[in-house]
Amino acid sequence: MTNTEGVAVLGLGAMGRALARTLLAAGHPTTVWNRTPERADDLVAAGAVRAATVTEAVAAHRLVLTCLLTDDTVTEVLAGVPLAGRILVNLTSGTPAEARALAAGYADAAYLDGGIMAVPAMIGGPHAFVLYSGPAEAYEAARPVLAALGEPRYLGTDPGLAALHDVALLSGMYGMLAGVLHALALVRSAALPTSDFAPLLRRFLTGMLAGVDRYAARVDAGEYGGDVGSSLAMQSAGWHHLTDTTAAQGLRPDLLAPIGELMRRRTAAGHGDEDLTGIIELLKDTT
Ligand code: FVH
Repeated sequence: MTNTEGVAVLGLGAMGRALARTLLAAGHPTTVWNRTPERADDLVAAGAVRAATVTEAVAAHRLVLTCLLTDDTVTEVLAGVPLAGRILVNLTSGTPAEARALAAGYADAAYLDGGIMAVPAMIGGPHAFVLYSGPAEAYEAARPVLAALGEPRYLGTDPGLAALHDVALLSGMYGMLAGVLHALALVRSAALPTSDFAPLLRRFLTGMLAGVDRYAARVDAGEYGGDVGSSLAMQSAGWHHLTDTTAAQGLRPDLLAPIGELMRRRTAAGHGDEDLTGIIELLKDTT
C-alpha cells in the first residue's frame, strides 16, 4: 500500500545514510534501500524499514529520494520501477542536461532535481542548504519533509536549475580553494607554519568576498569599466610579482596561471580600464 506520509531513500552511501538518519531523527517514517543491504543495518536499528527491492521501497511512499553515485546509477537503479504518482527527488549530483533528461524520462512522476550544498556531517544542521528545481506543486508537497535535511531553496520549474547552481557554487569553491592552496604552498615553501598564516588568509578573503555582490551587479549590467578602483591594467602590470615569486620559491604556477593569462588578454585587447569582472567576457570564447 502506498503511504502518503514518510519517504523512501534509495542509496545509502555517506550522503544517503546522513539523509536517512536525519529524516528518521525528524520523525519521518523512512524506508531505505541500498545495493549493499548491510549498509542499512544501523538505520533499521534506528527505526527505518528495509526494502528488499527498489520497487518495494518506491511502493511504500509517495516521496522518493535518490542519492546514488551518478545520474547513470539512478537510471540503472530505477529501470523498470513503476513511478506513477510519485514525487521523485534526485539528490545525486549531475549536470543540468542530465537532470532535464531524467525529468523527461520519468514523466509519470513529478521529478525534482536537487543539489546538496553540504557534506554528510552538516545534513540537518544550520549550515546545510539544498537547491531544488522542477514542478512547483511537487516541491511544495515535499518541502515539509525536505526541510529536515537543510534549508530548502527552490529555483524554478526548469529541472536543470538546481544542477546549474550546484555547479556554479562548486566552481566558486574550487576556484577559491585553488588560491588558498597556492597561498599555503608559498608560505610552506619558506618553511613557515601555514597554521600561523591561516587566520590572516581567512581575514583577507572574508574582506574580498564582500565584493561578490558588487561583482554580480557589474556582470548583470555588462558594465565592467568606469570608477573601478583596481583596474585590470594595474593588476596585469603587477601580476609577475605573483608568478616570479612562485617560481623563485620553487613552485608550479598551475593553480594561479589561468586568471593571470585572462587578465593579460583582456588588457591587451584594450580593456585595461575595466576591473576583474571584465575577464568574464573571455569565457564566452570556447574556440
Ligand atoms: N558526500 C558528499 O560530501 C557529497 C556532498 C554533495 C552531494 N554529493 C553527491 O551525493 C551523491 C552520493 O554521494 P555519497 O557521498 O553518498 O557517495 P558514496 O558514499 O560513494 O555512495 C554511493 C552510493 O551509490 C550506490 N551505487 C554506486 N553504484 C551503484 C550501482 N551501480 N548500483 C546501485 N547502487 C550503486 C552505492 O551503493 P553501495 O556501493 O553501498 O552498494 C552507494 O549507496 C553523489 O552524486 C555525490 O556527488 C555528496
